[in-house]
Amino acid sequence: MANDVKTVYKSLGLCGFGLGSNSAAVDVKDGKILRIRPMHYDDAYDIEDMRPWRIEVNGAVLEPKDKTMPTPLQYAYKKRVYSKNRIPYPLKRVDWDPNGDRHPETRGISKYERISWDEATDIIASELKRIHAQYGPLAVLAQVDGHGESKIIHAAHGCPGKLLDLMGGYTLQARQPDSWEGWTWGAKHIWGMDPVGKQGNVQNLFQDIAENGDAVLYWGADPETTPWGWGGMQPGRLVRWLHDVGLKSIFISPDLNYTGAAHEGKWIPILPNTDAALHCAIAYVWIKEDTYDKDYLATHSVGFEDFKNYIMGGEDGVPKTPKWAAPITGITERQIKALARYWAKHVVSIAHCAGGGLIRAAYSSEPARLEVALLAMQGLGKPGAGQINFMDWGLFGIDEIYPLPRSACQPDLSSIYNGWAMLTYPVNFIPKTLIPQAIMNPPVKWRGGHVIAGLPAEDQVVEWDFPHDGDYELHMIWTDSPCWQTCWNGGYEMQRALQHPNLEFILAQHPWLENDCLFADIILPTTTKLEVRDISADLFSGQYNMLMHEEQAIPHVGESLSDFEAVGEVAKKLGLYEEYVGGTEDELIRKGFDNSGVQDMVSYEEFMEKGYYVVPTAEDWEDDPRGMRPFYDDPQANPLLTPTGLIEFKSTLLEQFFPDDEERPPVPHFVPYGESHSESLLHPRAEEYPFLLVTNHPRWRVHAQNDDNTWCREIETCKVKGPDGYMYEPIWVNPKDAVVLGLKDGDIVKMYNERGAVLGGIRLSERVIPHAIYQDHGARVDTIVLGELDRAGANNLICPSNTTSKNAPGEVTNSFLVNLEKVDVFELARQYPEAFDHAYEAETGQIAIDKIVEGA
Ligand SMILES: Nc1nc2c(c(=O)[nH]1)N[C@H]1C(S)=C(S)[C@@H](COP(=O)(O)OP(=O)(O)OC[C@H]3O[C@@H](n4cnc5c(=O)[nH]c(N)nc54)[C@H](O)[C@@H]3O)O[C@H]1N2
Ligand SMILES: Nc1nc2c(c(=O)[nH]1)N[C@H]1C(S)=C(S)[C@@H](COP(=O)(O)OP(=O)(O)OC[C@H]3O[C@@H](n4cnc5c(=O)[nH]c(N)nc54)[C@H](O)[C@@H]3O)O[C@H]1N2
Ligand SMILES: [Mo]
Repeated sequence: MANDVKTVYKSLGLCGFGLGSNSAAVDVKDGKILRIRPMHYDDAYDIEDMRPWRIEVNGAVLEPKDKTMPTPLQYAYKKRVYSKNRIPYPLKRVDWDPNGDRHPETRGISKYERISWDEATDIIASELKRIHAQYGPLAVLAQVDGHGESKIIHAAHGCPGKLLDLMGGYTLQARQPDSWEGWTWGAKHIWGMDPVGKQGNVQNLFQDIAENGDAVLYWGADPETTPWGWGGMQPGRLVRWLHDVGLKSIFISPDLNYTGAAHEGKWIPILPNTDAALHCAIAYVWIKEDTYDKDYLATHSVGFEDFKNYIMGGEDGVPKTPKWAAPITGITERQIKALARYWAKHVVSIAHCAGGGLIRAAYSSEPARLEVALLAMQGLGKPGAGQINFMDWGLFGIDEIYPLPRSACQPDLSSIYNGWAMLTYPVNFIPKTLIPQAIMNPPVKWRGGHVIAGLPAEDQVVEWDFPHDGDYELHMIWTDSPCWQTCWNGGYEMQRALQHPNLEFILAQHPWLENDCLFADIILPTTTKLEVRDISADLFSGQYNMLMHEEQAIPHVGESLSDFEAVGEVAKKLGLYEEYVGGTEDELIRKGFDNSGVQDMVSYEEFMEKGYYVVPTAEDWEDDPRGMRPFYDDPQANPLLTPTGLIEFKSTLLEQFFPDDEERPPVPHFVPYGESHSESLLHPRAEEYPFLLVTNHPRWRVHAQNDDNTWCREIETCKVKGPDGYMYEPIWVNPKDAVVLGLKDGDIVKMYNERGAVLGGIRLSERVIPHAIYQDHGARVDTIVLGELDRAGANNLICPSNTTSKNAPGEVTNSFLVNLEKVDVFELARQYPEAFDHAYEAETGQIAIDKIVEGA
């Protein structure tokens, strides 16, 4: 490489929480990113020293590569770094006068003016002091949580919490079990499994399944897409390897997702969020035909008789036969029986990334529990069968949830992580799902404890409320994750909440001018990780763990400061800077290294000189137990975390605390609708809104991130170009439905329900089951009419506001009822000229700064 090109290493995954992944080499010339490419582990170390692992089954070999495997999202990240959406300098909303009228009602509408860092931090410090004096510190809601770039010292999220803590506290927007709602609210009650409710012991499970299994059910799983967010390309290789070994692949999902499309196997299309009915019908076939493991259930479970009674119709008079399930699920009776019989005769595992749309739908507790019931009926933990995890490995650094050969160390940088505020368990908090209510209609009460993934099931029976100790309301929001509307349940309601007069001050800090930023009164520009120096640990590759010294690659873009530095500027004005920063960058990096776990494996000098350290594979990885085998072999010696230590077909805890909850009964049920939700084709509401919307995690984004990436936008499946040149978010519709609706490929439609509407561009495809439609989640908000109509397809705006069920405050962002109607975009443009002369450019999705910042 030419001498004037400098290479730095960066972990470029977008998981955040200080968890690195998707590590890459970034080539830089003259202060500009030239290219992003894989990083070769052996640039500075010998491969042999990394102790490469190797698994061979039936002649098919699986082993790590000698380089990292970043995904297209990382290769294209330079376009995100240099996007026109980057906020160039601090901004103040023109309508907002801290010493006069604050005009909350024009948030989301009014323009901005440039101010200096000095002015901005003066206003922020004086507003904080005023609000503390007038209402107390708990009047400040810290939204300091979410995915994002993975940074440790310059943490993407949490820094404001660190400062507010020094000032006497705040109200936290609590982390949600989001990825794992159904597992948390449901599965934990049948098999325990902290931290997240999915199978917690998966060690060496890939090897076990390859050696002893017959088939894998990819049940709401797309390992060719969602690991892109942070895991890299290894999961796609694993799907291929299991196939090469000789296992059958069966894909169960409403859409033939990218894994189903790219790999050999069978697709069983299912109507969204009807999985619980399919689970019940499979159990019915097994009970009827006596093809389940009764001996196992006798020693490993409790409550099976109650479950059997429900399945066979003893409880409600409805036997859960394949004939019953067929019209509900859209799968034929014959197919259901064939699947059940195949499963009973073979060794079958279920594969997940996080859990699929069903795990974030109404009553997601039920399919989650029912899946475990099925695994148990066939002897959970027997050789070759389990719930296999294609994505969550590496999280929390827990060896037991790592299904591939174990690394000698999971490097841990928590000693210097500045983002901890988002993962704390304070007394004063509000579940993320209840924020609009907490702003507009306090007090708010909920059953479900701290509403955070990782706590034991017992926490869920705790009653909590906001305000909790004392009498206070919210008067300020400080957000470093301004995408609530785009990512949470009931976004239009949040728009109304953000305009609420109680909110005297909304402060956002963010690299990009997007989403909730446009509701903020002050906006601080922050950097991407390319612009800062940091240290990181890569734990997700499925190859080798790494510790990396991340040098600064390019100068700060515009006047941006890192999130950590931006909050530091406020701390200076409050006289809290020294306490807040806690050391120089050099000191912090050294401290992080010294406490990382690899300090005895490599010297600090060598680590700094080489820029990274590849942790070798553990020598004794083959001695680790395989998945749930210890429980299978001896449940008394290796109990589960349930109250009885066994699989609880009838939950002891739910029976004790919520015996009459029909939305989450002690024995798992198929619950199509109820008090909290009517998002089912079986409900009369479906006459008006006859489609169930699937909102997958976006292939070309990570949630709200990366919607402005011009390289991704060039890809056929990313956007649909409208007749007006605007890039609309695709909506996949089955040709059979399209005929009835009179729609053709490329049409622009309004997708709506009683909560509002968003636009989208039609893609006709048999890759989605009739009566379901599919639009990825996370397009950034581009308002046509506030609270009513959005152009970009931010479908969270029309998600239900209610939570999983009445005693389970999880998000419901998938499988809800909508209808479609063709629109004439030119007519809409005539109707709403201002909205259409919009700040966002049609093609790039990037902001035209002069349309939003006066005088820019
Ligand atoms: N419809 C629908 N909705 C869903 C889901 C679904 O399946 N369907 N899934 C849900 C799930 S599982 C999750 S986890 C949530 C995710 O929801 P979030 O975690 O809130 O989403 P992200 O967009 O990944 O990231 C949050 C914000 O952080 C910003 N950010 C990134 N890096 C930085 C940084 O360095 N500094 C600052 N200040 N900001 C940064 C991003 O631009 C973005 O605005 O969405 C949920 N919403
Ligand atoms: N590229 C990219 N990667 C990501 C993310 C991202 O936003 N973009 N987000 C990250 C995060 S925070 C998380 S939690 C994970 C999410 O990981 P997952 O939960 O696995 O992802 P989803 O896209 O919600 O769902 C996966 C598949 O489930 C299927 N599915 C949808 N609804 C249903 C249903 O009702 N029944 C059945 N049987 N199948 C269904 C669809 O085929 C879909 O492709 O991904 C992570 N990785
Ligand atoms: Mo997630």
